[in-house]
Amino acid sequence: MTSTLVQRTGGLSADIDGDRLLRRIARLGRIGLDPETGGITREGFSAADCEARAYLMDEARDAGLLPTVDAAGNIIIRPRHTAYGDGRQVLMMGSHLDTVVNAGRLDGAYGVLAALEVVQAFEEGGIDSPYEPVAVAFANEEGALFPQPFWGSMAMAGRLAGLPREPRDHQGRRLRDALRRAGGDLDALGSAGWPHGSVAAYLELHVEQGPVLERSGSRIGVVDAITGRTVLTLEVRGAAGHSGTSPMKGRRDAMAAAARVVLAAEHIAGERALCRVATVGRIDPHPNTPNTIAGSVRMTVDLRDTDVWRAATAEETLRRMLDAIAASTGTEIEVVAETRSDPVSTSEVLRAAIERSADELGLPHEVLPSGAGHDAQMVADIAPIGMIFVPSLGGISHVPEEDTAPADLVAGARVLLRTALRTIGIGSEDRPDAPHTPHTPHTHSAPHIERHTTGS
Ligand code: HGY
Ligand code: MN
Ligand code: MN
Repeated sequence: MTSTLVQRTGGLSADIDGDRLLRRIARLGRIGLDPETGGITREGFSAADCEARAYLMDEARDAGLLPTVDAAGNIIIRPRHTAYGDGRQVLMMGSHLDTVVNAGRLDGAYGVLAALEVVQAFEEGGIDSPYEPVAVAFANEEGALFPQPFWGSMAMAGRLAGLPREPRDHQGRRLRDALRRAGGDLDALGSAGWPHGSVAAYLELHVEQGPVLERSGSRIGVVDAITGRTVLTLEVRGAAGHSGTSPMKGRRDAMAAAARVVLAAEHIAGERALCRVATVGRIDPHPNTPNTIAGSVRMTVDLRDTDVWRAATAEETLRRMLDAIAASTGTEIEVVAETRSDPVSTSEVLRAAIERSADELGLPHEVLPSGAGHDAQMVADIAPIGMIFVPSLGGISHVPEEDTAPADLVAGARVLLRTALRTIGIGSEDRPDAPHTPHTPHTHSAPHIERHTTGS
């Protein structure tokens, strides 16, 4: 089933090949697959993630495109004939290949493969674009193994201050080594940054991961805001001991304290409604044996809201509750790491382009915020962003059952292509104001282009 979208552009045409897109999604969905659960596990920079990265780069090469890897491990796919850049601003599209543990096959992967499909369609259609079309697979968006979510997009946005100098995973293994294996270079991380103005627009296509579109019957979601997110990593320290011989009085039980932290997080978002959601998703007790009182617990608290002040108030309230829990359980509770991403709004120009594209394709659409975080909110530092959602069946994600109707997957890619063409002023009678300054040969700092031709 090759979609019949043909975008007439001066006799040239750009098509989305729906079959090819669905085939790639199915193939990628076998990498990191657990046949028992049907879930996919490709934590950032894990062996499965590297296998998925290799698959994407092979597909890009087979499509006649040129994939390179930047120092942060981001995969940058650009047309071969402009691989060395020619001064144009870039029209960037992408998402991430890495997943959470026991995930679905679409979160991130769909957006990367749709971006590849659009760049390939530009090439096959001979589209002469004033902006260079580029597809990106951002590294370690989820932060499932190395707990630095948005790693690659933060590096691209130049947010190095927000990243640890020597990142490690929960077992203390160095990111430096895994990053090198993936083609990156921690010591050259700064070279992954893109100067402000080099990216004319960034578009991300993603499954909604929630119930809104399915419930309303909309086929396309036009994202207006992406939630802010704070992830605190806590170290709860008490005293280990024999579970049989240690009297209840006087224990300094880190697990009992951690249990109170879980309920406190639920309390501030639930009864108190101080922020939209709060979740303890990870809890690592030590020594984690049935007949030993836990001496320490490492755990994460994930707080979210689209209002930065509500999120700050919720965090402050939680921190006060942590002090009270530590006092009442005789433990110490330390915040050992924190990552923050502010809520961001998408570009009105790109929202309008997405809506027009959906209208032209006869796809009912609605505007909605994103409760999930996305690389787009980091790229927003350096470029106007647009996000397109397609419905998630049952409104679920981060589970093996995550799914979207194939027709919606293809429709979303068609909207991405049409929005990309509209953004560069091709194939549409009414070109929106260019999201950035109109195309003038951009005096690209040559090093910027060379920077992205390193690596495989
Ligand atoms: O957690 C999130 O919002 C996204 O899946 N990284
Ligand atoms: Mn996710
Ligand atoms: Mn995602």
